Amino acid sequence: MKTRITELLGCQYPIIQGGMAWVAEHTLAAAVSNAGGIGLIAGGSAPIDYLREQIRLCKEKTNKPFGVNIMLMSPNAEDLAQLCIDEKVAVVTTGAGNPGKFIPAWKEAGIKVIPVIPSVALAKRMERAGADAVVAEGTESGGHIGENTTMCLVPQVVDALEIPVIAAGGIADGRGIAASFMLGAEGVQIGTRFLASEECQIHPTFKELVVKAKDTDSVVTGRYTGHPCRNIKTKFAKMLANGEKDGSLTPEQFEEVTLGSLRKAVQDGNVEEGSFLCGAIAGMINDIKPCDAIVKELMEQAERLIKN
Ligand code: TUI
Repeated sequence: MKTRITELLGCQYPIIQGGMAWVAEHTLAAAVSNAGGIGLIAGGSAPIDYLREQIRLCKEKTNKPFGVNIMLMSPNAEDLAQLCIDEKVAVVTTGAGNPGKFIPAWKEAGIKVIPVIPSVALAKRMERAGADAVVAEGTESGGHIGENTTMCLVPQVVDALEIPVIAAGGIADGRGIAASFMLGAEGVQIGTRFLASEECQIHPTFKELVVKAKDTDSVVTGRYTGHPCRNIKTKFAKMLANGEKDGSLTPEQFEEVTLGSLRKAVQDGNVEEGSFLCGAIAGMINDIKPCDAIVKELMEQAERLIKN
């Protein structure tokens, strides 16, 4: 399936892996790139030395293009942005902010720049700033989210831009890919499906929560902090959601109890204090497979549907 995205990025399939903070390290990124998509290493709020090592390890595991996601709320964002230039990373995606000030230097270095955006206004700004493509991410996504749904956001971003659009949020099988293409997208970003992959290095408890999740098992917490996040509905997430609703948890207390909670989920599988960021589509994911099998299955189904 050739699109402007496969041409831009030099990959076989128009599938980009989500840049999941604390989750997306070199093993997952290399597996997705070797499967014909574009794997991403998450910068998150990692120290620069950690990310440099991850990039170098990924280069050892694949000779295919891969990328780095820069989380713009990270205090290290500036240093990590420069590291992508120094390490000649092929693709950079960004999240949780406006990457405008970094784009000229990335472009100068020959990096393909793909900001993740939750609105048409931001998408237009990114096109004007020189982005090569955008990821239009609906509120079905895991982690830090905007308000608009994938179904509403993607066609409006497609209509507003000349550059290609990648759909994200709620896509975990070939039907979601085919639907995204019908909305005008030329690629998809997939996160949650890759959580339940063999190469993903998260704690087994996290994978089990994804595989066992039903359609109603995700919840958005932290709207009142200005950084809403979609999580698996664990007891901890329900406590946060209730505390926000009934006022028993102030925004300051919320920030305090969630500090470090991504690490506790990903590394420790700590269901008492961890935030298991996850998309609303988790209910559809029922098995753990190698990335290669996931990508093949997704593309076979999508191509069959699109042909018919
Ligand atoms: O970034 C994501 N998803 C994430 S980042 C993350 S780590 C984190 N943890 C706690 C609080 C915040 C972040 C976990 N998941 N997705 C892409 C995304 N970008 N979603 C929403 C946005 C976004 C929001 C505002 C992009 C740009 C933006 O711009 C505001 C501005 O500055 O104009």
